[in-house]
Amino acid sequence: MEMWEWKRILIPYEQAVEELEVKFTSIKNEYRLLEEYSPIEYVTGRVKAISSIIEKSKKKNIALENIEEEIEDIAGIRIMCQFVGDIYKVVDIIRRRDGKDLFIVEERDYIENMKSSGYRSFHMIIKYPIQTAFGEKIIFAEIQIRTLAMNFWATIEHSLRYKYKKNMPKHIEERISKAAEAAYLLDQEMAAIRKEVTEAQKRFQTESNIVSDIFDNIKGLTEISGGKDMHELYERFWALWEEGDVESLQEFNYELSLIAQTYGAQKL
Ligand code: 0O2
Repeated sequence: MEMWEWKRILIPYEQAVEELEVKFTSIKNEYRLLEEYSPIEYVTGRVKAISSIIEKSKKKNIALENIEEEIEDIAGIRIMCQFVGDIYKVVDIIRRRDGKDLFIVEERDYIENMKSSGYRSFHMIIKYPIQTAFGEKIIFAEIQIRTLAMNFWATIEHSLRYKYKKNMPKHIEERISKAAEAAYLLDQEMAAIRKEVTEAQKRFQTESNIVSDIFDNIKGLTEISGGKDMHELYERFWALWEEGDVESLQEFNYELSLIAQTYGAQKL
């Protein structure tokens, strides 16, 4: 296949990866803005390299003209979560979109059914419509949902498997298998203190949103007042910050927005 043909085939996949990355990252941002715990930690995406597509088509005996129908992970999205429970929340979010902006074709739960390699992740194969310059095209995409621990293990194992192909030395294979067990235990340990962790993160997010609002308000007041010194307000902010009391910061922010409203109308 010539290079321009590959380009023509891969363009919609590039678009799909970009769109899906934006969509899932937006969900994360929405939770954060609402000061809610986000089941999504971060999202990555990639279009499979041409060499990997060729390799997979050879391994699976797929003719190159059929790769679009038969290779389901040319477009790949990875959603990382902090806790195993979050994975199933993300799965639910995606299931609720089935028939809307995407169509679920298959689900593979390699968490309940761990692979013999030690691999754990939840896979969803979807069909995803892309609006190209030449009309709609529906392509396959694979969404892998996993915890940070699962991702760490899979990334390392993938590199080693790539390096050694089928000849991984026994002692490395054993270590990798032990590491899979350790990643599993790490997920279990984290699940046990999940409540504490999410509460701490929620508090951090609330505080960070208030501080950002306070700075926006002071900046707004500086502009309204034509550059008048806002030193006193900053001093009050720092004093409250040192105290570390979120409620006081919240009250101060409310006070600032009232001042901004008043002077916004009158101009200082
Ligand atoms: P890459 O380079 O990540 O894209 P099959 O071959 O029938 O078993 P298939 O069609 O490959 O299955 O689908 P499967 O098993 O659901 O796996 C698809 C992808 O999951 C793989 O893509 C990997 O990304 C990941 N994966 C599956 N098993 C393992 C594993 O044991 N270790 C690691 N690190 N990743 C795994 P590719 O195309 O193999 O690789």
